Amino acid sequence: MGTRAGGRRTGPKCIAIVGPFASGKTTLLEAILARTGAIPRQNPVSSGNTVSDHSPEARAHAMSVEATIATTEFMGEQITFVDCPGSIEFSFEAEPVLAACDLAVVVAEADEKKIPALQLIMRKLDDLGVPRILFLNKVDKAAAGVRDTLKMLQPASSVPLLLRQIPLRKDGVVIGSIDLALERAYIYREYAESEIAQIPGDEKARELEARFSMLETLADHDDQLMEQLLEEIEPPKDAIFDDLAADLRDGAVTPVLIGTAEKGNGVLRLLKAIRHDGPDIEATRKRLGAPDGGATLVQVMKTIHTPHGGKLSVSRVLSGQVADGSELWLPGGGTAKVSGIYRMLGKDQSKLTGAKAGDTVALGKLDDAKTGQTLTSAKGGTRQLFDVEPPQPVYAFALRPKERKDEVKMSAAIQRLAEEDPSLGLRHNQDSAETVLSGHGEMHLRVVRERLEGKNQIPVEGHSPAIPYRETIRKSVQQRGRHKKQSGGHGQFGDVVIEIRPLPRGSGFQFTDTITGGVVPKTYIQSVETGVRDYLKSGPLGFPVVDIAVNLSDGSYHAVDSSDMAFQMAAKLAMKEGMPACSPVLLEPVMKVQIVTPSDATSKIIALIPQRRGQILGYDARPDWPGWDVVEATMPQAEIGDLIIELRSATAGVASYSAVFDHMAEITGRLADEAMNANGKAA
Ligand SMILES: Nc1nc2c(ncn2[C@@H]2O[C@H](COP(=O)(O)OP(=O)(O)OP(=O)(O)O)[C@@H](O)[C@H]2O)c(=O)[nH]1
Ligand SMILES: [Mg+2]
Repeated sequence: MGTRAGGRRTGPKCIAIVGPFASGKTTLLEAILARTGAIPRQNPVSSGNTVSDHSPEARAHAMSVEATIATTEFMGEQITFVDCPGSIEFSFEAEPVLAACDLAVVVAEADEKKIPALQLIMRKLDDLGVPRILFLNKVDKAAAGVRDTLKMLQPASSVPLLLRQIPLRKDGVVIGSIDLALERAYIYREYAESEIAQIPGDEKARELEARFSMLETLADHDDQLMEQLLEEIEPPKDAIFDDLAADLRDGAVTPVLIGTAEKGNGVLRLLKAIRHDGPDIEATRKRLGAPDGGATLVQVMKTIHTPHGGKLSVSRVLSGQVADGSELWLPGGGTAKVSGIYRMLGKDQSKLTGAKAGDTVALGKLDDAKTGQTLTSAKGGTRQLFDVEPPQPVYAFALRPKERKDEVKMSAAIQRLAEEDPSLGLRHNQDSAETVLSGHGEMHLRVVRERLEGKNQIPVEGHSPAIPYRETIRKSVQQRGRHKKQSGGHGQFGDVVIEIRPLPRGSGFQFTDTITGGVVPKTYIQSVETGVRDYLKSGPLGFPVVDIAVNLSDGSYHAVDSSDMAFQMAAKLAMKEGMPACSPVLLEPVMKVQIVTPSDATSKIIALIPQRRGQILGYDARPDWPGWDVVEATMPQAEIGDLIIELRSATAGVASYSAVFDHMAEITGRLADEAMNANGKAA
């Protein structure tokens, strides 16, 4: 490979800010907006007054709970930043954003505990092919040297982390940085542009060493540079800049810049790197495989329901342009009309007359458009450029409004919330008549609930969703059931003898008859089956009955008084009387669980499985995931409800699980009593 042209890409850019929880993403956005003049001053996150974390939910939990979009200008060019939440519970917010952005700024810090979280993000960027810059934040408080920190973080990244700056220290305190490409020192000034300085003499050796290792990494993709290094010829600065830009855009390296977002330090260099080296919409279009042909293409990144302005679809214009009033085709056919185009700055919007390729804007009132969709001006719609597939939910709770009158209001509000958050699952459980919300952790659903109660003013009650217990029997019994009524006029008569017998687990229900000589006529045999099935909806323990066989062996009928109803009644009576003698027993669903965890927590995870009545099936290295394991176990569904809370707390928030139904298992004693009480049924 030779030297590649790394010429600057002009035009509006869209940059996702991602990274492990509490690494300083919101602080960095605030610093960027202050530095570029979009906001008058940088507010600390503790003020609860930042552009990103202004919602009551974010403030209450001191964390970002949704993606925030803010457009600003830097040196005459438009850049939109999207500050994504760091918690894994809200990580799905970032996916449609990452799909449509040009570059990700990964905010990281020197914290060993957050390496798995960083690795998750880097993997996501690999999967989506998004180029990235790593911003090593909080250098003000880092005790370790930057190069040691990078060595520690490198396993989280599949591509080399390329140190572009080193800190400048005085008496152990970071006072500035040295840029290894520019070979210049910068002395930090709080909330202001750094002062350019000469590299101090006693730092020169350190600078040269770090610079050499930067050049070595660049030379891996540049033969000419390799030769120059071997022959000890000083490479031209422009060639280095070109390599830095080209390697960033190709995803061959991840340049690392350093700073202290809290004081606005290192922000200007980051902005310059984005401006000079960042890819633009052209590259993003290519990455997404967007069709050429002149049509307008729009990728929806986020959906917001504003209290007054209605629905906003925050979108990247991939090609063409959008004017107020434009008709756009939805993926499945059908159109939506743009009513209002806005530039976003957190919760504030300013009206625009149009948007062009590269812009990130909110489009008003696209009623049927959804987050992640690709809209187009081309008649009939276009194929979806990006698939939005939220991961399997790991936590659920059932919900109802405190006051019945709020039922309709609650379901409308939940629909809106689900539209804003595609990772929120919603289903109605027929069995238990519950509305069940599912999502990615306890905090995720807590925030949904707070939004219902706060923004929508609907007081709600939540509880764990009902477990689908079943019951079965252990013994066989023969039982007669006779339904006879003589109440003037037409009487009622049905008489059956049935044998009730247990079946192996998983067999369900079987009905047979061994009637001979027509003692029960054919049509009434059918009625007996109906009666039995009806009874099985709720057995002696109060749950649906499974794994049971019923044979109709004998009975009698009356030519005038017998009827379908009478035989159903007789069958139910026989069941009701016979079942308690069959030694009924409760069954609980047992799931097969697959837990993924960083390897250093594997033993902790394995230890908690028996505490939850689980059985370990095995554990192994997670294929293709260095540093992670997979633990397989079976575990009762009743024990999985809050499993995720324990998994997350054992792994600094990154372990997860998936579960599929495996089998039903008997439970007795205290556990059975608890199950019956929890379901409000008497034993
Ligand atoms: N020492 C130091 N602390 C910082 C710096 N930047 C941010 N912080 C602190 O780190 C904490 C988290 O900052 P945020 O900006 O909310 O982090 P975040 O990455 O947006 O967090 P989430 O969005 O919740 O994942 C806050 O207490 C900040 O004050 C920094 O440069 N130096
Ligand atoms: Mg944040």
